[in-house]
Amino acid sequence: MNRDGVPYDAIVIGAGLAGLYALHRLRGMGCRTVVLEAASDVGGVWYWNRYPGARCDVESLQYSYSFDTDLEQEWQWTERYAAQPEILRYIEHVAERFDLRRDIHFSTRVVSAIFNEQQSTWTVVTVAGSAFTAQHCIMATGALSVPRLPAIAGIEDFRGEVHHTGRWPKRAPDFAGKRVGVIGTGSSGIQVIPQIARQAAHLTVFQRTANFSIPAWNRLLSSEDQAAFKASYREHRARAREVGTLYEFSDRGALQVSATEREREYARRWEKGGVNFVHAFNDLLVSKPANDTIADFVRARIRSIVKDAAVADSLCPDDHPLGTKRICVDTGYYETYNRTNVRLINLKKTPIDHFHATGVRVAGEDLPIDSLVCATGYDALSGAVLAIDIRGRAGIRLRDKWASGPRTLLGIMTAGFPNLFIITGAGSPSVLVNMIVGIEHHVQWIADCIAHLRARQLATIDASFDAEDRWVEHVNQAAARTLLPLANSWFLGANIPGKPRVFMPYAAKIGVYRRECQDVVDRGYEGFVFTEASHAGS
Ligand code: N01
Repeated sequence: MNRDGVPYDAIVIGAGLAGLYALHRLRGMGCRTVVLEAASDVGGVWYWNRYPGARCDVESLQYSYSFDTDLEQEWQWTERYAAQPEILRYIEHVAERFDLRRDIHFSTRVVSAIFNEQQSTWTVVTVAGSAFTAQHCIMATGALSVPRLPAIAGIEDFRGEVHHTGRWPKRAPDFAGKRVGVIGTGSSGIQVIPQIARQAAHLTVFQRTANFSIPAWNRLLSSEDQAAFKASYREHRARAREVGTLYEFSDRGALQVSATEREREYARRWEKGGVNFVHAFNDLLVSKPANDTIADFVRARIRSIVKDAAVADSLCPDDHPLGTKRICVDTGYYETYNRTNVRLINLKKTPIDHFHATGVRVAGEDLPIDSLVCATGYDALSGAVLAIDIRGRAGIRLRDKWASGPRTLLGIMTAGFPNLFIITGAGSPSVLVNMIVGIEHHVQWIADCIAHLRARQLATIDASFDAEDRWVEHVNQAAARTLLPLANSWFLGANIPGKPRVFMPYAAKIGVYRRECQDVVDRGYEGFVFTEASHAGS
């Protein structure tokens, strides 16, 4: 609740990487800001995803805030790709260093956000019934924060432990001596499976769609490597604001070179590891024949690693171009299937009949299971925003407005919902780039926008419907120029039954997008409409 009954300047929903930076930035401008967070502490996805093997696939020196040069110089990363505990320690360190927790209400889940047209304020209500009011409401609710459990017949009858990777308990489950089942082979499944295989007596993996995964070749970071990168941190950060993550981008097409040269390049990148592999040539995500060459290379690698030919066959993706589902990065994933305590069930060939109290029946065979791990993904991008009952001008519900898919201007605002900002939402590059680069850009844009309103004593800013329509079309066209819409991915909402099939992220380079956002500002917030304080509610 508001202290003294005075509205806050801003309410931020979520205390992950986005919410924390929003609080820091707005506080620095003198805005009275409060953050509401469902978890018991800071961290967002890195608070919830404590499953064994959880690790970022952007290198740690790049997956960090750039807004404070002392912070980036002082913090020491230990590994090339930081594991979840280290990233969470970093986020906790940021919260302490900038004294952020004092303005955060933890264990506070928001259920509704209602715009008051007379007052030009948002009232945000929590599960406990507390109400907070502010001029601005900022959704820092995360792109992948609403976990989805699989709707499989009889799963509610299963009496063993069930864990979702995105809601992993703080007290780590003990799989020693247990028969464990894992459903899902996306990024989370591919990370957790090798770890559980080492702990459990037996592991059964239920795979519906095979995914492409590239080895991480994670390693300790030497102090020399770290010092060398930090010596040029400003240049690296400037480049990241153009390209997202500092991959080795190519200016050649895959079919412009000989088959031998292509293979050499794929092999070289495979040995270096990580998402960099996907950037071997510049046409891999726009040309299917080009993509076929890299997909064939990975399928051959899978067959060379996995000893059982039938298992290898099941692990080879064959229904989407490489990179059109988020590419996975692993540590010993394919090798795990050479273990004698691991069995792969290819659900496309042998679907689950049903779960029961002590296990699962597949093609007439009973498989006893003690613990079930669901690595079954999220209601991505729009899910966390729509989980809250948001109502804008004239009481219109965002759930109704977005019934056919999310509609935004620049991915930051949605018409009819004044002073409601979304960080790294649908219609922005978001999950297609290094998330922290996207977060910092959005927070800065929103903070500058709020400063603009304050300097001119304006009550509201809202996206115009016309400009929003043009932006949605622009985002659709960007996706259509790529192979990305060809996969049944969560980018398209295809993993959620009944979710509109709309390609949600904006498939442009972050540098291009940043300039588009800046151009809008330079043209006097073109496409946005303002109301003056005295005209609020008119
Ligand atoms: O989720 P996913 P995730 N029966 O949606 C399967 C980021 N991330 O948590 O493909 C059987 O990708 C589903 O099968 P299908 C990253 O952006 C990053 O793994 O729908 N299977 C799929 O295999 C990532 O993309 C990192 O056929 C069912 C899996 O569950 C995003 O988070 C680490 C099923 C879900 O895969 C989400 O990844 C982890 C059912 N009923 C996550 N329902 C890193 O930085 C779903 N599935 C490394």
